[in-house]
Amino acid sequence: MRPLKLASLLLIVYGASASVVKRQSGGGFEDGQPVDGTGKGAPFSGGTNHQIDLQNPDNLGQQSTDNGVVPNLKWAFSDSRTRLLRGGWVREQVVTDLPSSHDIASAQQHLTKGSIRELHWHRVAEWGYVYAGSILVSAVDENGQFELAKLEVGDIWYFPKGAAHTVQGLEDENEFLLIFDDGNFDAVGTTFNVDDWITHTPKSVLAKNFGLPESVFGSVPSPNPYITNATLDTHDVTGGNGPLRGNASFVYYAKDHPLENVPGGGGTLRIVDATTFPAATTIAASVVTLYPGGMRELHWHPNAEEWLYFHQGQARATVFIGNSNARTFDFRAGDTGVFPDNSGHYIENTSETEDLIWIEIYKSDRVEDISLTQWLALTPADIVANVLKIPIAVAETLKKEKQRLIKSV
Ligand SMILES: *[C@@H]1O[C@H](CO)[C@@H](O)[C@H](O)[C@H]1NC(C)=O
Ligand SMILES: *[C@@H]1O[C@H](CO)[C@@H](O)[C@H](O)[C@H]1NC(C)=O
Ligand SMILES: CC(=O)N[C@H]1CO[C@H](CO)[C@@H](O)[C@@H]1O
Repeated sequence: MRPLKLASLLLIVYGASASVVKRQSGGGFEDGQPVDGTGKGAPFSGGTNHQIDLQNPDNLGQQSTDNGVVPNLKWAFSDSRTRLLRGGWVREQVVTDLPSSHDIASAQQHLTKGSIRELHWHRVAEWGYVYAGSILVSAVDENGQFELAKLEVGDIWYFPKGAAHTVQGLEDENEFLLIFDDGNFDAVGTTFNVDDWITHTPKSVLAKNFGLPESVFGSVPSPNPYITNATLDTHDVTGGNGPLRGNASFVYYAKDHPLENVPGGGGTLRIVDATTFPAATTIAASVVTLYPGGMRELHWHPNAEEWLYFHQGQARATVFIGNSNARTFDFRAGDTGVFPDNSGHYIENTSETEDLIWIEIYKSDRVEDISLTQWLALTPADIVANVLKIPIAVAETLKKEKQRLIKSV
């Protein structure tokens, strides 16, 4: 009786003094302070961005398993400069923003009704995902075959390196994610706009090339406006070697493809790579919805670096890069991220109520992952038990089927 009473008394005293200390020091992680409650850390006394601290408790040292040096793996589109254009806007994330993303650069782009991302091509491949409104994509390949397609929310396009293309907004407001398979997207020699070329070509050459009077090209805008507002009036296209059909098509319609099987039951998953979208030979993607409390299971990708765009909700992920180095990041809608080639990771939904939606991108023709659980389950149980010092009986119960997205327990 007595020792118990003493223990509870000590608990009360300790609890009370801890809460006094807490008040004096301005709290812990949940209050945006690097104080862990076990005696480690101390509150900020100088400049800090309190809103960012509150949103990123893992930068404050919340995960005791974090260790060593892992570079920054996150960039918020909200930290990008937004270029305002007549008919929309664009904001980018390139390798100078997120240096660990070598393979992928990205942008969000908005077009009002009728507005056109003008005719252009790139030295790199372009991939796009419509998340608001609908758009018209038009493209031409080296064989004189063309694509002309109306894309809705969830639909995707892929223009191979060098393919000529343009995009037009069809609804009042239209917005999409753009992906390029090279981190250094702003380098000179990456994007070629048609008006920019025309205005830097001698008029006599234009006249000879098109068989038209020089005066025809007198109003081509310079410097090029990048996005042009226009009235919607879409002519059809015929001729050449006809439309790109079947496996040659540059577009993917979500409605034509079933969702993947998700044994873990924690959400939904759509894999869009060359197995379902044959034209997309250098950019593979997964579009993921994770229910509240769910988790993308521990895994890695044997074939590529992973780039991510968080579209909705809140997430937490720890990235393990080997040699005892691990770091946890908090993500929310509008953030991009990158997980180094072959690094181990998971993604958790940190919202109580909201589905977490993100898009994963790989510079590859395939989405590939290796599941930690499946690996251990398909390794002799005595070996697993000896290495991890767990009972053999436990090793024998590990799930042999990839769970992908695990439900809240
Ligand atoms: C584009 O915007 C300008 C300026 O607001 C306006 O004068 C012009 O009529 C617009 N053009 C079209 C085709 O909407
Ligand atoms: C189209 O691509 C799919 C997936 O890569 C492949 O299985 C199929 O054989 C291709 N069809 C043709 C006609 O090439
Ligand atoms: C509803 C629910 O279970 N939400 C969880 C989301 O993830 C965070 C962090 O892992 C948990 O703390 C929440 O309980």
